Amino acid sequence: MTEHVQNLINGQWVEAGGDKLDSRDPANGELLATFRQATNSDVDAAIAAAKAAFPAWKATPQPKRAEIIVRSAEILLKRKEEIAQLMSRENGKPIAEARGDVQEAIDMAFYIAAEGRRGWGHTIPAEMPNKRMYTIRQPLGVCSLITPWNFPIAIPSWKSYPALVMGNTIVFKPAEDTTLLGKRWAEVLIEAGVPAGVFNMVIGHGAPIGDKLVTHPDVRMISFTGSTRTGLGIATKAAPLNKRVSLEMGGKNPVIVWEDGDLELAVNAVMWAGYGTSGQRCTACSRVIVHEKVHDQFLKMLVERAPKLKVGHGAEPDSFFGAIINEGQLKKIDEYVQIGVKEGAKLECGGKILKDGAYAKGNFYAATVFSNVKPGMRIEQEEIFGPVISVIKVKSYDEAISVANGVQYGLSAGFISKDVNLCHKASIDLDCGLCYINAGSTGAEVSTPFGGWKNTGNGHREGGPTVIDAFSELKTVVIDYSGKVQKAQIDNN
Ligand code: UN1
Repeated sequence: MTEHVQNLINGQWVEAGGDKLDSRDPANGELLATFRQATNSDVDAAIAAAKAAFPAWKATPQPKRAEIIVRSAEILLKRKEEIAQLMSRENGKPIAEARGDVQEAIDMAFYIAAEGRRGWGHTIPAEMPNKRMYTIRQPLGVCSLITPWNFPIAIPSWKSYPALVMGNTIVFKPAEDTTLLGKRWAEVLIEAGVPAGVFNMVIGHGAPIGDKLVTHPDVRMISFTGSTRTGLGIATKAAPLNKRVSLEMGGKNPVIVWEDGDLELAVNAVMWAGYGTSGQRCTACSRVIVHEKVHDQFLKMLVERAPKLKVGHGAEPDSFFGAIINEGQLKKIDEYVQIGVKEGAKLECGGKILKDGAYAKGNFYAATVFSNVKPGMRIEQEEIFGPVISVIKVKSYDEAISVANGVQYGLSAGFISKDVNLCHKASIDLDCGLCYINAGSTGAEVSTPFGGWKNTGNGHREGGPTVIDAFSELKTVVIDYSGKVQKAQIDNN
């Protein structure tokens, strides 16, 4: 059944004012939802609602705000299967992964709700007598949350929950490809008791409304997950206005397979990290850097197994990976594969759009492996966001680290070895926000800080205690109960 989606403004579902759009199952083209593009005046209305709702929400005690988050987790637990089934259709990811996506939001809810009763600050010893100092965290105001299609429930939860628990109000824009899941996210929060105006949603493409979401004078903070190009564009526009921007952008994540590494583990870890979610994760492994002593054996195992992975509709339980989100992304993946061939990399398997039989109406790409990939090639440097793995042969540890670090990104990295000393050394030497030892590059948990170095991020972290910092202002409170003017640095020296 096709559903219609509207903006959510001040607790009301209202028709967006722009062009007609729709959302389809990328595996078979089935129409799932219709909606209209939000316009700048829709965004103005959403920001106005968020601004008006801010004082009362800020004044709501933090543990009370957290209770609403707990209720939303209970609703998500009840609706987990239904939302996951929809995700396997609107996003295309396999049902087990879709359940994981919803689970990540449930985990985030419980994690952040607990922060509602902590939110600890520091107490700081004063230089002067009869004086106390401590820190508190307070909300920023209206936050624009701009989210991608690859984790349509998890990533909105990473941003919405900390924003809410800290007392901010929200204008949320889900990705246009997963608009119906955006509606589900909004429904869950509203049913949980988030007051009208505290959480608003505007739908459609980013281009027509992005500037408004970023530069509106009443927006204090923008949290964005998506491409490095778009993210840096947001940062450029926000900088002269001095708005806080939290960016989670591209990756070109390496897994290093060392000469003493467990190859069975390595191949499975690389396939999961590289082909899971069809490679459409910022954390996806797209480069495997292999010691020359085990290179040929590792490559043989990977090339034997990759073509056997089942590519299919997300709802089929045995699909290892599903459809590519849209035709544009599918073409981009194929273009990169052609670039790789021209650059002289050896296409070992895959490298094609799947069109036959069950694939005819969808956007499917075969599990692809390139060998003979050299550092500096475009397929080795640029984010492809598809099921394409490049294998790079190295001779030494220093070479492995320099290849791993030789890209503009720094999100996640894996190091597979039985040498405990080398594992520790690698954990220091790799330039990345998340370093996995004896694992692939994906699978962060909500209580760990999530984010990347270099052009992957801008210093903020999602998840972990650090996400609270991103969504709040710090205040130092100084109480002088001496009854006189005490001159710091002067009276006591
Ligand atoms: C993303 O790719 O945008 O660590 C997020 C992971 C997941 C989240 C990925 N928990 O792979």
